[in-house]
Amino acid sequence: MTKIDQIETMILDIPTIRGHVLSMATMRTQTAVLVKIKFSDGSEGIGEGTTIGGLSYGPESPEGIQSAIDTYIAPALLGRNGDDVNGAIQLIDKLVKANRIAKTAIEIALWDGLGKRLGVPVSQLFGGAVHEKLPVAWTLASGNSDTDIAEALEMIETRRHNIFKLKIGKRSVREDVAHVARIKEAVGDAASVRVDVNTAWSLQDARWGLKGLQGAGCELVEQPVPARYRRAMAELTKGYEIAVMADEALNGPEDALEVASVRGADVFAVKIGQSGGLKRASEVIAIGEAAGLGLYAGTMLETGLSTAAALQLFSTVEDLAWGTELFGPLLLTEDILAKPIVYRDFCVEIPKGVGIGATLDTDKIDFFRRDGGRTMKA
Ligand code: MUC
Ligand code: MG
Repeated sequence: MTKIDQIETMILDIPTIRGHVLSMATMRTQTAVLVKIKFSDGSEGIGEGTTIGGLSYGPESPEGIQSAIDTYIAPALLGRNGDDVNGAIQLIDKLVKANRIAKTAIEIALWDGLGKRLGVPVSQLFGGAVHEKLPVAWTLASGNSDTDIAEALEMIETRRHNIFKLKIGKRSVREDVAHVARIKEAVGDAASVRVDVNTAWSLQDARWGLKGLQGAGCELVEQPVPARYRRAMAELTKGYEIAVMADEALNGPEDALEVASVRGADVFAVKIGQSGGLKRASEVIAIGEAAGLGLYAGTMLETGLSTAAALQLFSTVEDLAWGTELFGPLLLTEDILAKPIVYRDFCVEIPKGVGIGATLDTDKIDFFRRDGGRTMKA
């Protein structure tokens, strides 16, 4: 039996290439919780759990993620069979409620270790990849319309992105709609323009907002109202042609089932961290597919590590009608992978190799690492 011998956690703080202005926070740094698992046969697995803007996006903070792993998850896993990933997922679900991002970090490291020991990519453990690359969006969120337009035109010119998600919800609805209309006019038919409100609107705001956005040629609006407003999401989904996407409302398969049953979205933004890991994300995907909804691979602006893990899973999905936004590493000043993920021709390429297909650059890890990491041994 290959035992789980050691679990190490650490927090990295990595600067972003520019301020990333969201309705609830402005990011200048991204903070990632890394997990390294050592197994008794000498193999290793790596994982990541990352959120956005401290506690302003969701209920888990980086420090909370690390503490949940160190205090409750790692002690339960040490000494167990490392190949028994499903057993580990089931045990953790019994011992720890919610804390989905912490569970994801551990689970990625377990899948990575298993893939490496078997000599296969993690996509193979989910039945095999059906895509070698996937379309990838970029988020325009500098906080300034002119800067966003210049950024968008450069991305189109260099063939890096032709799908743009605009972060809105901080200004008035009227100002936001004007901002989106200016950007759509500047890029024309060369790009798809979508927005993410990150829950900032009331239902009344959203009715005005969706009407204006639709008129401006915006194709999709992500989580316009708070996550718990399922009926409001259903009204907006039914009332407008513009696609409505659920993000914050989707915390695992149970939420997915509820949102699908009230038709509270046209599209699911599936995030591995928010779902509670690759396995739970695959269940969210299955529910979305069964309900006939569109699928989109979302991000918590993770580093290359978790982005690689997400790509392993999403490469196995038949139809991602709305593509992906798995661009996290591009928002950071430095990539922490020895071999960065490749972005070209408006797509992100699925990393090759065993496990999640990612190797850490140890110098960069040492550089960005916050003091106070912990190592737990069996
Ligand atoms: C979110 O809410 O979707 C994804 C892209 C981005 O810029 O922020 C995120 C979070
Ligand atoms: Mg979102």
